[in-house]
Formats: sequence, C-alpha cells, structure tokens
Amino acid sequence: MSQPQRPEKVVVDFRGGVIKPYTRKKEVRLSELREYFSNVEEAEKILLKGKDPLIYEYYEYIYSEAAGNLNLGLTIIYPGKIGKEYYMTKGHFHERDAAEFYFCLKGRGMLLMQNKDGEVSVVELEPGSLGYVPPGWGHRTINTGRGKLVFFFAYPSDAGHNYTIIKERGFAMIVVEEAKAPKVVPNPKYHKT
Ligand code: S6P
Ligand code: ZN
Repeated sequence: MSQPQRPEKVVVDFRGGVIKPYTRKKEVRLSELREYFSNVEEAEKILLKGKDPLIYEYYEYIYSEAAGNLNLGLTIIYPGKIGKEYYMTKGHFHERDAAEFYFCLKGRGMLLMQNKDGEVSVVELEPGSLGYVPPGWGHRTINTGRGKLVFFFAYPSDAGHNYTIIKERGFAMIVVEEAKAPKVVPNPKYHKT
C-alpha cells in the first residue's frame, strides 16, 4: 500500500514574489517566445543585438502528480513590450477539463482567455483580484504595468498542458499599447482552425 500523504506548508513572499519551497523553476526568455509576438521582426532585431531579455519566470510547488492533488505556483512577468505588444506568457489549454485560478499579488495585467470556439474573455488583474479560468478555456497573462506582475496560481495536478493549439493558431486578441494605455485588439496573425 502507498504511504499516506502528509499535509505541508508553502509560504508565499508577497513582496519578492517567490514561494518556498518550490520543486520546479522555469525562466522564459525572448528567444523561446519570438514567434508568439505579433511583431516577430522586432523580436529578431533585439535578439540580433545579442540581447535575450527574461520575459517571465515561474516557480511551481508540485506535491504529487497523482489525480486529486493541486499544483501551486507563482509567476512573475517582467514589464516591457516587443513593438507595441506587452510582455506575456505563451498561453496554453489544459489537456483535461481542469480549472485554474490566478490571484494577483503585485502589478497590473490582464488574464486573456479563449475557448475552443474562439470566444474571448478578459479579466483585469490588480493586487487582490482573482481570475478564474474555467475548464476548456486557454489562458495567457499579460503585464500591462510598469513594474513586475506577480500572481499566485493553483490547478489540478493531472490537468496536463497543451501548448500546440496556441503556438499554431495564436489567440484571437492581443494586448498592445495605444495612446499610452493597454488595448485589446484583434490579432492579425490569428488562425481560427
Ligand atoms: C499552469 C499555469 C501557470 C503557467 C505560467 C506560465 O497551468 O497556468 O503556471 O504555466 O503562468 O505560462 P505558460 O503559458 O508559459 O505555461
Ligand atoms: Zn494553466
């Protein structure tokens, strides 16, 4: 018989934006994200200069991959833009019907969601706001502020991640700066199917 699971404590550093303990850390730089931005030429230009800025990083606490558990974590998206488009995460769908929540601790941003029919929904994030991602909705987060965007998340451990749909089709909408303010506009590169 397997060992009974034991309760544990995880501490979130509200200011620094790190959770302790964490079991996995991932850093995502521009070189890994270049095709996700609408202005790929601008991304290439930055990379050709020998720069590869850190766009976001996340820390995950994975207690167990077994169904019935929760994965917890914290994501930090740095401030910046590629062309007019704000720094953002890749975005993904969960493989299984699994919800997720994003609880904003610091900064300003948007949680962009899209279902399989291409319907879009946006939740604005500021400290204290919680964005609920229902099962079946792809999700991406965008930092529209001047400082770091930091949010805490939790989702079922057996959710699984599908990055291919977003990588190949993109989101129907993107978030760009227009007249010094964030604006959600149609993505010229979006492929519905
Ligand atoms: C996982 C959860 C977050 C994201 C992270 C980075 O279900 O939504 O941990 O992994 O915010 O985004 P992405 O799209 O690169 O996984
Ligand atoms: Zn997710």
